[in-house]
Amino acid sequence: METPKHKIINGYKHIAYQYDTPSQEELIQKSESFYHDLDQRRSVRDFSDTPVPKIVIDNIIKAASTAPSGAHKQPWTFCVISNPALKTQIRNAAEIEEKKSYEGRMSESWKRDLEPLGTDMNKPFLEIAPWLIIVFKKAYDFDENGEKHNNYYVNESVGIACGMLISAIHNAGLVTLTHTPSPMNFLAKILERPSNERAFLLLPVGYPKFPTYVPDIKRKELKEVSEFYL
Ligand code: IYR
Repeated sequence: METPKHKIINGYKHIAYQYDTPSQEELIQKSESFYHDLDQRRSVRDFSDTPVPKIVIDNIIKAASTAPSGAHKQPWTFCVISNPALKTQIRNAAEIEEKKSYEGRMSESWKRDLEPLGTDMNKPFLEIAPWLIIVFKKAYDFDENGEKHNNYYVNESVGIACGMLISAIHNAGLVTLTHTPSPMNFLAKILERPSNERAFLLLPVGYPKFPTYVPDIKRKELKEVSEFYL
């Protein structure tokens, strides 16, 4: 008997999932090559101002927006900035917050932890990178009647989407940095976001400056980050 193309659950149509079972060799080869590719990713702080076509950013965001989310609410907005005046405004506001952080809000041990990474309160990449993507999380949405409806697992959902965004940026051959100026509420103000949106993460996107130097850090081994219960 032919398998049905769809079935009804709770009155809603479910469609047959299109899936081709890979061979074991394929599983091993693909999981290994994906790991090796992701292991090449580095957070980069020095960007080139070389333009990146908008279609690439469109595709990266479409990839991120395939992320799973609580009750499939997709509680995110990706704000994309290339406008130089807005970038300058964002850089100036971010540097004001960062100065306060580095000069008082961050503990001495926190600043010591950042020393190997070479970060400081200056954020030139906010003007130099051709694109800034600012991810906003939506704690709630409004329905057609203007009524509020809370979203679910918002931080988890938006965090997953950001991970997928970072992977998509790397996969395209570009670099980014997970930048979290704190507090971030100046971003919603500058971009005039609606009241249900809170800034979650800021990612400059572009080519790295040449040459670019990144800290000589090592990633934890599998055995340090996992426990197997066999
Ligand atoms: N937001 C600051 C400080 C900072 C904090 C952490 I934790 C980092 O991993 C890196 C930086 C800044 O962007 O400089």
